[in-house]
Amino acid sequence: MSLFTDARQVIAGGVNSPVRAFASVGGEPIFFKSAKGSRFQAEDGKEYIDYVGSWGPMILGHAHPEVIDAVVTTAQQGLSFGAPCVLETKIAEKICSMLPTVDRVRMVSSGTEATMSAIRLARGHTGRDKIIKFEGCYHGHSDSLLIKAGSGALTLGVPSSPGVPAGLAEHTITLSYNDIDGVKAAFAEIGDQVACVIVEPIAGNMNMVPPVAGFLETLREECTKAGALLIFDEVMTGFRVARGCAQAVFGIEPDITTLGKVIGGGMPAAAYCGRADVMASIAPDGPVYQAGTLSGNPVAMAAGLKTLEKIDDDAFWASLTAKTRKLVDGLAAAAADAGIPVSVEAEGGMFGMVFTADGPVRSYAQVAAGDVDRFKRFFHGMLDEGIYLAPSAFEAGFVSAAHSDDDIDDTIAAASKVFATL
Ligand code: KE4
Repeated sequence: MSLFTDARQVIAGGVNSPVRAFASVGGEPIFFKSAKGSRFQAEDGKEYIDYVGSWGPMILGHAHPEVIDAVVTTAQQGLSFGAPCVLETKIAEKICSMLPTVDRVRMVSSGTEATMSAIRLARGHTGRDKIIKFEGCYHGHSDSLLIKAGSGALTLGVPSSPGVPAGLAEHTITLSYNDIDGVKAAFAEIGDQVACVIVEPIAGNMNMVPPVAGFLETLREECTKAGALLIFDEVMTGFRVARGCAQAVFGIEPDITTLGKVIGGGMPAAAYCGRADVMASIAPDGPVYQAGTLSGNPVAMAAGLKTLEKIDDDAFWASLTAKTRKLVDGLAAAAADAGIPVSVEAEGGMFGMVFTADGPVRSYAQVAAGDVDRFKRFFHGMLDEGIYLAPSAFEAGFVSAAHSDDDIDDTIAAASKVFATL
């Protein structure tokens, strides 16, 4: 019996989150035993260089001693209170100091909670029901966001999962990412019904797809004109692509920002945040209800606060950005040497690579047209070389401060070897 077989006897699908099951790459998932810095040790005794980093949180590297110390010290004072504690104020102050667009923060325990609550806030604040999202973007698994485009862009949304009522789906409009004309047409037709637009300012759930010039600007302009709120879902890009998040990279001011991953430092913590006048609509100050037993949990706050303190530094970002750029440039050069067409992207500590000759990749359609079978072979070839990439052609990758130049060089050398077999 394998560890996965054992897990499947008692855990739905053998995993506590579907992407971990290796369904899209084949084979059985690797069970992690421990992790430190840029590497982890698997239960089978093999060591890997990790480019998933728990899907983004581990920007300092695994088990950073100062984060571990903050967690242990805080845990010894008590694990959870369900009452205010100063650590919640401190991390909220830190987030406000790093994001000029944020005056008020509400902590929750997952990115899904953050985006679900942000949508409810937008609907409650505007009194409108319709929301606009983009194909290929993922915002967690709340009902209003598990919706794909209907037959026509502006027709009723279609649930992308059973269990989502059609009556709810009709309020979600799904447009094409980077389709500026499509955004303008949607607002021209239903702008006065739109509560919000939610967007990944750099899409990281269809591999990595940056915005084209004018896309985010158009979302800002159209939302302002229509009285709709612009939600930047920065659960992945937040404190991952830049010290001031993606909103600082592009100079766009969202009304609400959702955060997660990095702000928990590996512990369950996420947030939705924004202007004081918007956040004033949230209970207990306002009528829009949202709550959570473990929201602002002190141990998670300690991990997140220490992480943010360590990355709130220009030199940190210069080093991480250079390291990630070196990785993708090395991967692109190795692929070119092997005659394999790839398109790469990098921003801060986040990167993407699509097996396509049709780069640069700026749409979901281009990602979907990529050579997924070749990615699967690449993924397993790199695994054999001790390199752990995201087990899906539709995910981004993450570099941490703990990845050394040798790690990057070893990864590029491994890729050269594997590209030659594709
Ligand atoms: P969580 O509920 O998984 O904490 O966050 C949902 C979420 C919201 N918004 C964005 C932009 C996200 O990327 C995510 C979650 N990201 C995935 C990885 N692509 C988490 C991994 C998983 O689902 O297991």
